[in-house]
Amino acid sequence: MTDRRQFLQAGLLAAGAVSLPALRARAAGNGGARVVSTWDFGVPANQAAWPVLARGGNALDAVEAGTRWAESDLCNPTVGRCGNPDRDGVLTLDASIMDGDGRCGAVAALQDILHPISVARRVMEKTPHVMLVGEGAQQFALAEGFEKQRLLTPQAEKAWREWLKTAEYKPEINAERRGQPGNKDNHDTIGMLAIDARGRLAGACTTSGMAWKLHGRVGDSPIIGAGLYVDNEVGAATASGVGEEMIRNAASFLVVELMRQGRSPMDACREAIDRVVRKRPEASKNLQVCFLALNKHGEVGAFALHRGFVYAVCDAGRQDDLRESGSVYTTTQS
Ligand code: SD4
Repeated sequence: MTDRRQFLQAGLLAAGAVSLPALRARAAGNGGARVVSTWDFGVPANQAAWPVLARGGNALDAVEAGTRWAESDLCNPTVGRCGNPDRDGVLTLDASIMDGDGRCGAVAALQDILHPISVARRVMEKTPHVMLVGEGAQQFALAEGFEKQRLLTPQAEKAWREWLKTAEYKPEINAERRGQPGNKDNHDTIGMLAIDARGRLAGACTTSGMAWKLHGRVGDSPIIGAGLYVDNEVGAATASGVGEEMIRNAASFLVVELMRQGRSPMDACREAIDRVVRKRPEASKNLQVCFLALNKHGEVGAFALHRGFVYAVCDAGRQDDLRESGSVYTTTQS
């Protein structure tokens, strides 16, 4: 039997008045459009994405614009041109982008290209593939007109030389914040999710990965289903933290599937975190994993293993909203 809402939707659709995604956006009750991002630099990144949404643009363009801002940010040692290198002193970048209709593209271990997120989008739009890696990804980028440039900053090189003194790979939980001394941040990937005024979802994720990783290591961020997943029927999820845990659990896909089963964004993120803990209870005490989710109604939720994960929310009402997620462990590693 058709309920009242379905009846109204059917009537409006039949009259050609409004599309189904637009109805969904209206159901969100806030004009629909919203963009959310991981960590504190998510605030300015969201602000770079917001004009696209405010003028009625699509979610995909918004997340590309917002994450490009983060890739250019000179204060972030875990994304783009300011990223820390691997243990051989080489800066390699990972990124993925996904549209709510299932289209997606990614690059991994890309060198010397400033905007991996835009290369990922070209992979999605101009090739029959989903992911390009290493030299092939760079060749593709150059053929598409992207410029090759040295990205490693003097600060990142200095931090790497300092690290070489101990050469100990020990990702720190919520290590010093961006722009502060020490340059030790190790898990501040930007994951950005958006819903536009027509109810379309999209997501993007871009990072230099774990500092001091083995050369050739690829994290979760460019892997669809691990660091990012988007489905217009349900919602979107992204992740930050030690990517091996996200890959082991197909975590962003898991969060979206949990929302499909009726969980709220926050409950879905919490259940995915619990899964990480159940699989590796001891290891989980010493590493950070964070999830951020946005459902098709525009509701936002997040959860982390350890305290200290913040995420930014931006919509027509407020553009500088920074929130802290709940966590399994309430103390941070010393
Ligand atoms: C990775 N998830 O490469 C990324 C690292 C990161 O916040 O910084 N996440 O594993």
